[in-house]
Parts: sequence; C-alpha cells; structure tokens
Amino acid sequence: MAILDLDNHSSAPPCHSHAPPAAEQQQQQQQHLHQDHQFEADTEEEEERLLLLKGVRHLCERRTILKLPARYVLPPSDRPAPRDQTPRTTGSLLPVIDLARLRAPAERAAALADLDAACRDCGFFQVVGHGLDGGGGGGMLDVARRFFDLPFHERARYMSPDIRAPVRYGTSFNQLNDGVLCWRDFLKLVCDSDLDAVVPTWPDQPIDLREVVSAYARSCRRLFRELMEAALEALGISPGAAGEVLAGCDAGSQMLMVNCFPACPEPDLTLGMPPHSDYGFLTVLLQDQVNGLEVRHADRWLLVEPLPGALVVNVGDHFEMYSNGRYKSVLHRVRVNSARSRISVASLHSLPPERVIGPAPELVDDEKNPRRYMDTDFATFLEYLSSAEGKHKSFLQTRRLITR
Ligand SMILES: O=C(O)CCC(=O)C(=O)O
Repeated sequence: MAILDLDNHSSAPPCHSHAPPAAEQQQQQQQHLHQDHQFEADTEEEEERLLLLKGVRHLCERRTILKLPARYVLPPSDRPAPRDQTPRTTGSLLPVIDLARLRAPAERAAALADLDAACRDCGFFQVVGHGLDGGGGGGMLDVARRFFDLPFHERARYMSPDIRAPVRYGTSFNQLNDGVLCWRDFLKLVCDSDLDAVVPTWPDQPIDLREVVSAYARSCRRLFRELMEAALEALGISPGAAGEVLAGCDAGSQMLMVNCFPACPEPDLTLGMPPHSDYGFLTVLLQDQVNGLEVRHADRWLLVEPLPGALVVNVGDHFEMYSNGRYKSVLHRVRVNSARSRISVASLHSLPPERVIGPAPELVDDEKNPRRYMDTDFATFLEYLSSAEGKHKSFLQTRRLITR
C-alpha cells in the first residue's frame, strides 16, 4: 500500500482537501530547502546520511557506485531471489482484460467473469484496449524520464520533510520508518477531482510536464471509473449501491506516484520497493519495458513481464474490505537491475478521504459470509503510518476481523 509516506502509495491523498491555496503551496515548497537547512552537515557521517536523503539518482550522479552502500543492504531473508530463479508471469498467470470486450454488449458477460476471476484469484491483471493516449502512456513515461534527468537543484525544489505535501520529490519508501533504504526516487503528485486547481502547483520543468501529466491523470481517472463500474457489476452489487460508490469515485482521491529506479550495482541485495499492498480501491500502473514488478501469488514471487501497451491494474485494500474479502489486495514489490534504469507511474484511486469504508452490506450475511473487516477511514490510516506497526506495510492486516 503504498503506504508509505503518505506518499507513496499508499494512498489516499493525504489531506489534500485541507491543502493551502496553490500559490501558498508553491511558496512553501520553495522555502523548504532554504529554510530548514536540512542538507547542512557538521560531520562526515552526517554528510553521508544527508547525501542518501537526496536520493538514489543524486547519489549515482555524485559518485561512481560499485558497491551498494550499507544503508540499502537488506537482511538475507528479505532479499530477492536471483533473477534466473524467479518465475515469470507468462500466459494466464497474470490475466489480460480487454476493455473492447467489456464494452461489447455480446461479450460483456464473459469479460466480467474474467475480471471477477482476476480480482479474486490474483488481485492483479493487465488491461489492453484501454485507448489511453500515446498507446498506453508513452508521453507520460517520456516526461517522467526527463523530469528525473533534470539537474538535482531543479528536482530538489520539490523535496520536503513534510510527508503530507501534495507535491513531493523524495526517495526510498516510507522515510519515516525505513530501517533499510529502498533504491528508488519518486515524485508524488496528489490529483483532485478538480485537477485544474492543483496542476499549477506541479513542477514547471520539463516545460510540458503539467500538460502531459494532467492529461494522463484524467485518462487514468476515466479508466478507474470504467473498471470500478464493471467490477461492481461483476460482484453483483445492486445498481443503487453501485451508483453511490461510483459517485464517490468521481469525487474521490487520486495520487500519482512517479517512480524512478536507477540501475543498481548490486541488485540482489536490495529492492526498489519493499513488499506492500496499495491503500485505495484500484491502482493503475504504467511501466516501461524494463521489468521489476513482482507479485505475491501462491506463496511465491512472480516477476511481471511487461506486455507492450498494457497497463497493470491491482486491487487495493479498500476494495478487499468493500468486497468483504472476495477481491484480493495482494503484496507486491519492485526489484532493480544492474543494467537499466526503470520508470513506473502508479495512479492510486479511492473514495474521498473523509469516507468511511467497510464491507458492502449486500456481501455480508451472518451465516455464510460474516463481516471480515472493521470499518476504516483515512485518519486511522495516518495513525497506522506513524506507528511502529506501519513498518510492516500492511494496513489491511490491522483491519481484519477474521484472519482466514
Ligand atoms: O513500479 C512498480 O512496478 C510498482 C510501483 C508500486 O508498487 C507503487 O508505486 O506503489
């Protein structure tokens, strides 16, 4: 869940609804670096620590790294298995959902059954026929790559110690809790149903970033809406109740996590992202052709082979709770490699942050389907993130009433 900082994943757009007006936010962002002297060090040790806080890209730009710094080295039990021993998702392991079939009246029932099976068995699927601009987000990946290629001082304008900042450049997973750092830098962009209000606070370099990313965010929101409508139908939710959830989706939260995983000198000792599940209803993931995403399935890690033009979609914690456990929010992680840098963009979607989420009443009955989860809200999630429990990266576990 992308639990991470509120950033990462995790989630529901942090406190977006309480964000200060755009100009004020921009001013605040620019003040962060100058104000708090967060990068000034008195000792060599401190200098080293601060260097790592500036992110993996900066580290690789400043030094030739032949050996992984100790802060990134995972204990042996948490390391990824060597690549040649990791099973890959080919064929039916990661189901492919064709939106064209969902849209064709004669094929919809069969496509809904496939979607239902994917959400129950795997929690992950790939979507083709989505019609997103650029054949699946090519423009988005390109502008993301150019953003991470900017000189550090440009990226650093968006660094902030405030994990709730709606625009934030950062590194690792959850800087608050990570004992071992992750080999990842990210740009978090909280989106809103009123996107026009937030776009002026986003980075102004590269010059086309705001235009390309906002178009991509809108496409993801439409795709999320369409998939939710289909999944609610597949679950058998009545039109009235489904309509209420869909209205919540329209006004709901969206967060883009733009991830960069630079090439890593010792990739088998670390991870780009540790095992986590996502906080919202659905996540739409765009990745370049460099693999790295691994999904937990049948007690092993499967490496997801990118399918050209496809988007990867996964069920998040909220959907598992809402479906009373029928749909699965599955652990996933990202491994890195020594040859190529990888870019991915996760779009995390949920209902508005103030909404309480719990099992749909029509999916609960005392005999066969007892309620499996407590109700939850965003405030509870924030508490979890800052607690010791937040180290385990599975908020969902803390909401379970029945563990089976
Ligand atoms: O990069 C990926 O493949 C996954 C990213 C992810 O899990 C996240 O941003 O939450």
